[in-house]
Amino acid sequence: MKPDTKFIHAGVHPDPSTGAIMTPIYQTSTFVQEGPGKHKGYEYARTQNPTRTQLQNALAAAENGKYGICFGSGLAATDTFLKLFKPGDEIICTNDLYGGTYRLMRKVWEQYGLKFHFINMSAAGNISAVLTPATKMIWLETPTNPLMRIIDISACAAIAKKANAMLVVDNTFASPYLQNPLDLGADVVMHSATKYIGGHSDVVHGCLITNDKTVADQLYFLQNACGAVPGPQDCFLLLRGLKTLHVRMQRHCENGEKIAHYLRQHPKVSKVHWCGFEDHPNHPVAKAQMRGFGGMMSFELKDNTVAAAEKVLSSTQLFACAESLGGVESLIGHPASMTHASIPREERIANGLADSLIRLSVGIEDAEDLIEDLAQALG
Ligand code: P1T
Repeated sequence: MKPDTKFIHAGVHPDPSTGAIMTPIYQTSTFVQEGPGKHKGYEYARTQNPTRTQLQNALAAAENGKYGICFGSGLAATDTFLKLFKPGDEIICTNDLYGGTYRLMRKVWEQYGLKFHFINMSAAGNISAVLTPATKMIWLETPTNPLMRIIDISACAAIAKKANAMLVVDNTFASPYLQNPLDLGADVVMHSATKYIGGHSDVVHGCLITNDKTVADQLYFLQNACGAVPGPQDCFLLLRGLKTLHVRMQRHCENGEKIAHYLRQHPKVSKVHWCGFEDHPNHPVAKAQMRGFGGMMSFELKDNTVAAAEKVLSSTQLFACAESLGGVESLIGHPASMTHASIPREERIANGLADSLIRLSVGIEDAEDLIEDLAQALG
């Protein structure tokens, strides 16, 4: 099945009891049993819910995986996944990643004995320097948030396999339309489905997808045992969002390209981070592992100050100043004071995240209107 058909049909079936083409919202906490243990596959809605089951199947299919496990947010998915590990286990992560993921790892999981190494994985060889016999997992985002670095998934998968460690890819920025990490050797894919999969800025949701039955069974166990599950209405919105992912992504990519080129020639802009530029350091890897370059980008100002960035952020009319990304409407953000504020300044600057860095989630409006808005805000 080709991707455009897959996002609409794969993994979902008309409702067996009514024929409803859209999966109903099964707004129920429990399911009546004929007698103790005699039921139709559903007992209690933390454990299973039919709306969630359809979504789990659809998301698994979208990533060419067998098993999907859904959660109440992207961070709930990551938090549940980290419960697979034990004190003393070591995890190697990209140093350019969503600030909330960094906070979860450093402020929550370190105190339970997990050890994290944050490194630049733009050259996959950098991983070898921090590998130890205790390394159990490699966690990466690509493109990274917010510097749009590209990490070679196949190269990391080979290193992880040799080290007997799992490779997990947070595929939020690319979406299943632009990149499928399981096909490139990753063991698990994570999504903040809040973003491109939902696509309409109206739901918070996370998921994990894998082909490994042992890992999937452990995750289904934790999903029920720890209970960070999404409600059925949220699952319905995600099922609906997924059906238009491909058409939205095509426009995100077109608009992203136009805006990246516009910003690059602007006299007040010193640098644009977008993986579609041929001189982006890992452009060949992006071209090989992605189907397009998406609508996420960030840029730095020649006046490299927080004040200069704040002036731009408070001047846009169409680009809304807000956290999050991946919706149909364009958003503008300042990572240093918003999404990445939990990273200490010294560490942030050392990782290349400048004070004036501005992040754009380019939506699917008319590109000319968006460019006009940026022109007046920068002017
Ligand atoms: O917000 P939540 O659904 O819990 O997902 C967390 C998350 C995980 N991974 C990536 C790459 C993310 O970008 C996010 C959330 N990010 C934002 C809210 C943001 O503005 O970057």
